[in-house]
Amino acid sequence: MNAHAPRYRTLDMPGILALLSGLPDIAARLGGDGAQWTICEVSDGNLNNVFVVDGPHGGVCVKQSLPYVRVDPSWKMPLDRTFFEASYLRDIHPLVPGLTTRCLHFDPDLFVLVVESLSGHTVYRTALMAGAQWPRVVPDIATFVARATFGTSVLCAPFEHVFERQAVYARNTTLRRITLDLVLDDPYHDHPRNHWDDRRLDDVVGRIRASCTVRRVVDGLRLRFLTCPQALLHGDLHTGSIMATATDTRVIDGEFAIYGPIGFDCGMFVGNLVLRRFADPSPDAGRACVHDIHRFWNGFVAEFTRQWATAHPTPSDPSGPCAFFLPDAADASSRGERTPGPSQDPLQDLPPGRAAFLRAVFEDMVGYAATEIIRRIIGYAHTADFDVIPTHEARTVRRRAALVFAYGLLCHHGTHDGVNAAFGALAGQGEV
Ligand code: SR1
Ligand code: MG
Repeated sequence: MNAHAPRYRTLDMPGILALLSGLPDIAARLGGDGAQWTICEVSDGNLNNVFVVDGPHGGVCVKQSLPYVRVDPSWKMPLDRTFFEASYLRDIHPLVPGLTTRCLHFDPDLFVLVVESLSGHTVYRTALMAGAQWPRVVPDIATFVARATFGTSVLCAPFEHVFERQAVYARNTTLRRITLDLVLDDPYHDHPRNHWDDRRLDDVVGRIRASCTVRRVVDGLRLRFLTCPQALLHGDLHTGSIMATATDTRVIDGEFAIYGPIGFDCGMFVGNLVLRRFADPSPDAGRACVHDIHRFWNGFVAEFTRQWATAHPTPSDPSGPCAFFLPDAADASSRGERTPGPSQDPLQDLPPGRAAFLRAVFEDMVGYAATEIIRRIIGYAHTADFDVIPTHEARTVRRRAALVFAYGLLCHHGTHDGVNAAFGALAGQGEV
């Protein structure tokens, strides 16, 4: 029993089936009766229990918070994360209907969330490790981030509405603390949660930690993470938070949702594309990665500016779509009529106010991408990307190269004038 949630208990499989039987809408979606339903545990992330339940008509996915970290029960944790995930889905689903899942039910006593199930989809990280090349995913994630962030910011909605939402997500302190510590703090000094299994990384880690420039840049990113509530973020947009097929992309796992700098979501995604590049032995991986980052950034800017161009300020609500950033009326490019080519700077023809705003998002994206790469190699929560590399020796060489690359991004943070300047070197490195 949990002192703050007296009706809470961790549900086993029969408990999940009993709960769903009592929910008429969910039972109708599954079809038949409970005796015809199958249930399977698919817990994969670090934090929660997850089950897929299938019936004769359809399936649902059931997620329950545990009073601890699933992969480390000694790490106690409040239960409220599924509440924030349910809130996030309810807030963003109308903005990105085909790019996430619908929240079907949330039980505030059991901290159980029920969403549409995604049968036939694969975790994108897993698919990439198996060699999938699904061209829809990157532009879909660009569209997702652009619409979900623009639509929850004061660029689009009245500030009163945005401030109310900010107050809700400001209470997601547990998961904001995890990100602050695991992504933006622990890796930069000795901490028992950090680990890496080869002393041949020690010198790079030492260089990263000894650099005053890195310290200053990471301090700046920490500060922006805490003090720059531009939009509602997913907050953990790595490739394990995406499920996809060759033709369909869905963002899942929004429990880390908070208001923060838009470049944080961009950087998490891009950082994981870069991790993949260093783990991929194929000779084309570098060029493909740079191409994907171009497609992501250009797609994000195109969709964000398209949204901006169609948000209509009214004189009675000057705070709404942020009149400060209004384009010159004569500027056709600001009406979303242009799509930049892959190697063009997508900001070059924008009105100055909008270009400046998006340039700051770009700088954040580069910085947070670097911190994501570093923490996934030397911090608490490593990713599986490098596991496909057959020898320990080769894994170390590639991890080292990724760390050196991320270190370079931080050392030159703020000087990159576009994707090529920041990430172009990835294409040239061939076999690491
Ligand atoms: C204790 S949670 C560790 C990590 O898992 C989640 O997916 C987040 O990425 C978090 O940093
Ligand atoms: Mg997750």
